[in-house]
Amino acid sequence: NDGYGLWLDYQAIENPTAKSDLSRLYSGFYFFGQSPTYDVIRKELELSGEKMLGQSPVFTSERLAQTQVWLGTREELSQVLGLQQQTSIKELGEDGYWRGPIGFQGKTYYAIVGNRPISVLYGVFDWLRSIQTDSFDQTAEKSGSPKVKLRMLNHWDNLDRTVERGYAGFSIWDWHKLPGYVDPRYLDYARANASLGINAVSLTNVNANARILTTDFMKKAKVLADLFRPYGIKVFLTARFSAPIEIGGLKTADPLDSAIIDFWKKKTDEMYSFIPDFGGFLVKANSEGQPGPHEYGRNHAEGANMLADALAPHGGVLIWRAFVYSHELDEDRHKHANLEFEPLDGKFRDNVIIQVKNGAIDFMPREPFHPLFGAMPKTNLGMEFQITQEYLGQATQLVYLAPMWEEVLQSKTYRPTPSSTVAGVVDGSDSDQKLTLVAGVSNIGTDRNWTGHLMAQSNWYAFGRMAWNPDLSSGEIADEWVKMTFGKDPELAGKIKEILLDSREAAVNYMMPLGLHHIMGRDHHYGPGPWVTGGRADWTALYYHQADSLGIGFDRTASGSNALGQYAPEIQNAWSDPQEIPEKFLLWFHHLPWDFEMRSGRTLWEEIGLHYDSGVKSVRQMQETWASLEGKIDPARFDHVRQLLAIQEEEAEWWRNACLLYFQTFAKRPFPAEIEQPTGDLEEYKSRSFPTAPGIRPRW
Ligand code: BDP
Repeated sequence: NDGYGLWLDYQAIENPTAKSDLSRLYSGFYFFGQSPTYDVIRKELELSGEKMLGQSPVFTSERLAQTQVWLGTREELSQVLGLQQQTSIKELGEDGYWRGPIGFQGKTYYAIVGNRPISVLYGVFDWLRSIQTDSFDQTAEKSGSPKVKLRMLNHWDNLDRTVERGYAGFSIWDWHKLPGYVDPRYLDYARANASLGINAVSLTNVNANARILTTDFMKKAKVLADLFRPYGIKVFLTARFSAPIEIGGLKTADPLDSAIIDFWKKKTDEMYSFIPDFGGFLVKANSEGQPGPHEYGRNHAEGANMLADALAPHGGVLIWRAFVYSHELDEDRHKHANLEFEPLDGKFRDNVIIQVKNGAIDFMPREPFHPLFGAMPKTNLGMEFQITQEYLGQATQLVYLAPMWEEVLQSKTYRPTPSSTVAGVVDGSDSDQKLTLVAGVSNIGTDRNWTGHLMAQSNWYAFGRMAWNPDLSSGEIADEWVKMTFGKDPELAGKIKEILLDSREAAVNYMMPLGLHHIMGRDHHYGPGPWVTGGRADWTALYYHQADSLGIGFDRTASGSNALGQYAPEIQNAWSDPQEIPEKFLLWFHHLPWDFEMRSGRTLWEEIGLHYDSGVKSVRQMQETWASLEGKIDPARFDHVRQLLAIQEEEAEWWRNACLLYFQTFAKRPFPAEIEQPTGDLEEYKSRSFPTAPGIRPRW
């Protein structure tokens, strides 16, 4: 087992009763209508039938005799559904589905009904998931519908097939061979996404290449859009703001210039001539060297609206990123996005979504939620998570990210209402926004197992599930993924789940505990680099940890940068006091003396040491738990994870030793006696270099 089958590898059903019940259902499927999506469902039923039961499903052409399972849309089934039932299914929205028993002329059928063929597919995947996780009950009714409209993967894939921050090989988009050659993998990818309800993908890097908008590339992208359509997935592309200059031969990209408005209108019309349901553009502008409206004295709204107007007649969406900062301004980088975007609240078109990273700095192992959430009530705000583990162990470390996303989503923003949470803002339940988005930077590449580290499949899975429902818990998602990936043996499933759930806190502890952040290696971001200095201050580590002989941490309270002032007053009050702020955010907001007394009674210095050390110990515990599963998992997957956990242990020690030895040069105190004493030579750690580290951002 090389992991290619992901969570859709359907384990054989052993329980005889469950098997015979299911076998009966597989003996008669009837579709009430026709759709390319129903062909996708048929293929899934064939695969799952073979794998779970060793049986091919029977598709009948007659809806009563011999039929067991009915499939179709609410409209297609209108003659057999009660009026009330039709109404309640309709209320689930276009992506909603219902499944359950229907009595008709003395016989009971099991029905999977959606409001569109795509939602029938969602219902089928939900049904298959319930079977794989042992929760299917043929007599029960179940309905589902997503809380978020756009559930989207962002690929940071370049046209030459390198992947920025990609740790799983090359890009799966083979632009060179498209449009003529269709890699079968494209369909497996679409199927995996559809199984989670992911319904949008941006194919190209946010550090964009304008060539993707040339006719040749549109023809290539069209092939992918056509393949993805039956799976309910819309294609988006990244638009480089200076494309009018680069591929249009124009002298400017000023969004208020009529020639530029015309360029984008024509480009967009052309795009829709190839892909009639094209999703829209994703734009990174005036950020890290990317061109944008500021070059022409225009603001983000003027830039975004111009593109949004070109998309609007076609129903397209413009996604504009809020990841902006500038070393030329004097403020704390933390504050930039709010400073630039808050004044523009209400100024964006209805088809614009501002895509905001989960935290204000940059996908750190732990960040407080971004203060834009809740601060722009008249604007569509979408969430951007990073699934690829740029700052969380890349391809060598097992880190299940769902607990981090859950922590962010469940954070209270206290705005726009006193009970608002990030999830509520993002899914529109606490805000008025109609157009909602959860995006994740993909961790997918050409590696056979798709994600480099086999266990990182859990992050793709969890992302999709949380984008569908931001209120799902990381624990229940882990439970599903483990059972679907490794089988239902309770001991096995329980232990793997335990490893997953402990892994993120472990990583925070051995990398950046207690609110420390941005202390990784320069450029490649691999391994520790608390000593990184020189060049742009906001790309160094010292800027963030501010360690000196007196103490450590970034004062972001009113006495410092006052980034804290960008949060709701309730948060300002609680977090401005170092005694009250959750300790996990302590050094994010406070610069404190090494002897500051922590809630444990220990000093800050000791507590830092304990956290680093406990991170290493957790990894050892993960190794031990994994080792106890030998023989219960196929050797290929067992060994893959075992080897990587050994690397992770070394890397955790490296992080701990390097960071503690470095901070000790300021703290000038002994390491706490109860921890494993850091060893190694700080100078040697500092001089390590990694020219082959993958996924580095090209210099523009
Ligand atoms: C940073 C990455 C960089 C991305 C940037 C972004 O290091 O490669 O281009 O985020 O999100 O974390 O645009």
